[in-house]
Amino acid sequence: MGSQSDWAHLIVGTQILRDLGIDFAVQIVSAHRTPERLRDYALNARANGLCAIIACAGGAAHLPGMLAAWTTVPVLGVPAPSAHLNGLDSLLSIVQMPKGVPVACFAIGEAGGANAALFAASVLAQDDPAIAQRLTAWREAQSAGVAEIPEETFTGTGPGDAS
Ligand code: RP5
Repeated sequence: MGSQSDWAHLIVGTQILRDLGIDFAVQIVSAHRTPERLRDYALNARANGLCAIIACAGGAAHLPGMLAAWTTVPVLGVPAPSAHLNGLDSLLSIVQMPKGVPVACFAIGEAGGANAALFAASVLAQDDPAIAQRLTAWREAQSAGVAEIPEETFTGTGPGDAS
């Protein structure tokens, strides 16, 4: 993540990785505040055994793009909700990578952090049957957690009338 303030958007995703038994490391690597750290991190990513990098950043969110410039390890970008534009700036910064250096882009905030983790898991599952099995079980548990609400509960006649 670009800053400690991004951590809130990644907590749920890291819990999912833990639940799926996937090793991960969390670090603050800022494109503009610690550019040398970013360069070292990305250049050594593959040698350090990273299969994917989930990069959360906000505002002029250049962290995912700068990482992808230095490594071919897949970068999964998570736009952080920003102070002034609610994360629209972060979203556009990450999703609009020019041709040639791709960055995957997920939803703004916690949902994006969770989905980036699940997406990384599904990529790893391609070569790891144990992860595939745990991911399927995770999905099944999610389905089981969706309440089946009787149809007669929904009695409203239109928008704004929930009576
Ligand atoms: C970016 O600026 C970070 O990714 C963060 O989302 C945003 C604000 O950072 P702080 O000022 O909260 O450290 O670098």
